[in-house]
Amino acid sequence: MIEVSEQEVHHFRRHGWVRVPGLHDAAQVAKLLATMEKGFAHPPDVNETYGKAAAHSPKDVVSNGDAQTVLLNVRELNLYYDEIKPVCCDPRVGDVVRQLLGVDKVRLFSETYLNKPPAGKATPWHQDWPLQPFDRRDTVNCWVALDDIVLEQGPLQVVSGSHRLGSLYMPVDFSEEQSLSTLLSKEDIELLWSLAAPTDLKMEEVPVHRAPFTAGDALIFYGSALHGAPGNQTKRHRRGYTRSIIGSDVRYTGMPYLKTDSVGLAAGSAFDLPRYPLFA
Ligand SMILES: O=C(O)CCC(=O)C(=O)O
Repeated sequence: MIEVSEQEVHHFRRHGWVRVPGLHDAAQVAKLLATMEKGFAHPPDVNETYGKAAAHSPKDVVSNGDAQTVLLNVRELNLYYDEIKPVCCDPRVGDVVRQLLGVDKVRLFSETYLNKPPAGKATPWHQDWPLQPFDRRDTVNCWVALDDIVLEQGPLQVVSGSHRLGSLYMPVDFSEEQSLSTLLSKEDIELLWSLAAPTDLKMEEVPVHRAPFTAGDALIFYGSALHGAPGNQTKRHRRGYTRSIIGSDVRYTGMPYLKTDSVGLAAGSAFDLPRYPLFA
């Protein structure tokens, strides 16, 4: 198991994010990359993965067919490739997230394999939470680097303290970037600085955690935290693996969402389906 100190739990809850170096070892990273390659070679049909989304559901914010690529992505490969399940649902990961959130059990909600290719555009600032049908805040995005990532390659970055701001906007299209100055008030920015981490950089007037990654390192942040990534200015791909992991008590609100419209959940129920396994 990975030791999570009291300071790390405090850091996560105060700043909204925490770094976990070496969350996955080289063998696990290699398995994730091999599965990702298979997934991109034979991308599962989204209507097969989730069932058909309701007509009024917002469309997917990132598409592999975008004219100017932000991120190429392939999803939920654990439903298609059994060999990745032990990595995807690694009990060590569940144990870390359980301790950070302070809940008894956590479950996998979703997983995405991401590639920001050379010249890939910036990932706009957004929160995951406004898109997701969760009734409470016990949700994280566990983002893992699958390559060594330098600053020019577009590492994932998080606005410290932004998990305290509530829902700012629902992204509809990643080809449009919302600037932080339009999203945030002066008082929001004051709050963010009161919650800044010592190593944060000042970007667009707010405290941002931005640092290089070694493959296997994770950045775990609340689903309500603002995050994004600069464009990839290098000739190398920037590959990552993200899981949305939720407390087992989180309930489905019934809000339209393409990942849940047709999976068979009743509004008000826990995500108690085989496709949302509990971490052991
Ligand atoms: O990898 C990125 O650039 C963005 C990933 C992201 O926004 C997410 O996992 O929600």
